[in-house]
Amino acid sequence: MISEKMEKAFLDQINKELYSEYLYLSMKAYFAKLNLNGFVNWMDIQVQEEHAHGMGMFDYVLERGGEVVLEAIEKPENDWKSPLDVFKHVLAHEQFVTERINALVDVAEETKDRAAMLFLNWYVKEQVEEEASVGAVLAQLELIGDDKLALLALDKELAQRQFNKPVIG
Ligand code: OFO
Repeated sequence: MISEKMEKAFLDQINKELYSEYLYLSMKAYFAKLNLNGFVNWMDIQVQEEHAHGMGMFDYVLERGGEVVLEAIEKPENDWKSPLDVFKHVLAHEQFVTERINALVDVAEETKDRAAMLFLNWYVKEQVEEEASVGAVLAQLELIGDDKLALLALDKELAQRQFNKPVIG
């Protein structure tokens, strides 16, 4: 059985993961407006990944005999100055999520919840990947600057990204 403290920490994080899904959906809409369909694809995969991250915790709380009570999801931003501006936001957001996951691990340690610690290892590793993949796109956008042709080439590259359903835990 999961402790109340651990359950609350997971529920807060489910909300953050679903907010991430919502934020990336909003970014997907921004790129659709710019007709950058490769970036739309990249965001679409991000949306699906965040949904899977949230649902992984949702299912885990239930599996541990906890109760899932959902809170409201905050309204995401919907306007950015440029693709570079979007990806700066994505990186800052993922760094924030990494801190949150680490805080969740702290609760698991405090409450001596070894099962939760093992489960959360997947998320700790996933955040390393998340920050690296976002950082790679951000670095390319910084190099590209105002070069529209280079931006279109990156758009083509991002169109190749494919969704692999995460196997969590
Ligand atoms: Fe769920 O990793 Fe991004 O936010």
